[in-house]
Amino acid sequence: MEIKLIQFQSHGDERGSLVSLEQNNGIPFDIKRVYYLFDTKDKVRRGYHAHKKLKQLAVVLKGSCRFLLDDGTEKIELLLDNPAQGIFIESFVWREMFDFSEDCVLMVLADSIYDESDYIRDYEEFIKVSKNDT
Ligand code: T46
Repeated sequence: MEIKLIQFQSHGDERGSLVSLEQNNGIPFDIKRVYYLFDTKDKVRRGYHAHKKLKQLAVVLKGSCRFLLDDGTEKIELLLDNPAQGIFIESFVWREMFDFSEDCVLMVLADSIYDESDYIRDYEEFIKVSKNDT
């Protein structure tokens, strides 16, 4: 599985750093929704689903967390701890997020509004669907 890490341009000076995310400028989709996770409790693992259509870009604005990404064939774990970097998550990728630092703020840009029917929350079903897809 190819992991697409997107490096954002960081405008830094003696005052600090600034990253700007603009539609059609380094983001591989039209942004329809932004949400963020924060105050995640110790030892919590969340996600446990894939999306049928949704494409997303996840950015840790503060702190760190780990992602497990699984396309049904391969599983990859990675640490997100850089607010100038985003991870692009395609549809039909199972994700779990864990090891959240106490201060972690995880922002996600999505190409569609929230739609529960787009979720595959059962791992066996995900494996079945991803096998049929290849
Ligand atoms: C994903 C990972 C990275 C809404 O009402 N609107 C929203 O836009 C979202 C994302 C969630 N919700 C509600 C649905 C649940 O009642 O917020 C609650 C928590 O959502 P969920 O359990 O799906 O959260 P995670 O952390 O398991 O997954 C979320 C996203 O849902 C998902 O698309 O890829 O973050």
